[in-house]
Amino acid sequence: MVARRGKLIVFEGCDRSGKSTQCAKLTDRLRKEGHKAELLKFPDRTTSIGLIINNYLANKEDQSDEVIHLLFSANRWECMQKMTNLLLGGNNLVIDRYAYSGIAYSAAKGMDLNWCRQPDVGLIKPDKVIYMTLSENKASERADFGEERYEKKEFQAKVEKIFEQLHDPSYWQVVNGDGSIDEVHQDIFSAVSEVLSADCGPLQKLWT
Ligand code: 2DT
Ligand code: MG
Repeated sequence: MVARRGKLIVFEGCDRSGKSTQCAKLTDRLRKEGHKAELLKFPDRTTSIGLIINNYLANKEDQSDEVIHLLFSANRWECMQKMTNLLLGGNNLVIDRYAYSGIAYSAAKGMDLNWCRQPDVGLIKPDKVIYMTLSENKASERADFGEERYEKKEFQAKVEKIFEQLHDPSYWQVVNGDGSIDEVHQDIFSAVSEVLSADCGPLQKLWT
């Protein structure tokens, strides 16, 4: 019998919403429960494209808005073969940010949303997007933003507006990140458990 393919679970949301903590916790939990699970993150700063992105985010290097947008997308495309192999080999993938961040952060600068979407058309479509939100109150209780580009309150508010425009209820699940790490994890785990037991059919392409 051919092994069932793994599921693609993407986490999205603004900075400090708790994505990275929850991605790690979910991956651990899935493994403990006997599932094969791998954690990936975009941007992947370890490739040569990722290095340019890292320098841009660290304000060490400038790029035009169009160029950096295309590099973020290329950084996903360079990972598609690996992701396909892992998924078809029965591994569930937990991904910290994906094409939706690509659009939200670029469009928040004033770039055309439809232009921003095009380079990511045809990437593997997630089986579930966990979109993490955080109330103003909770956000201000969390540690301050770091030094990276985009880590500013006013900019994040624009990013959030674009995420709301991208929200597709057919496969997005909004998770409120205000609770404790364990409470939020429990909400995410129940949403993901449903996806893991569902038959999602063959891999699909995003926005085609
Ligand atoms: P982290 O803080 O998660 O490392 O992200 N970004 C991310 C984009 O502008 N476009 C993209 O395609 C992706 C994946 C979001 C670093 C920053 O990079 C932004 C925050
Ligand atoms: Mg960050």
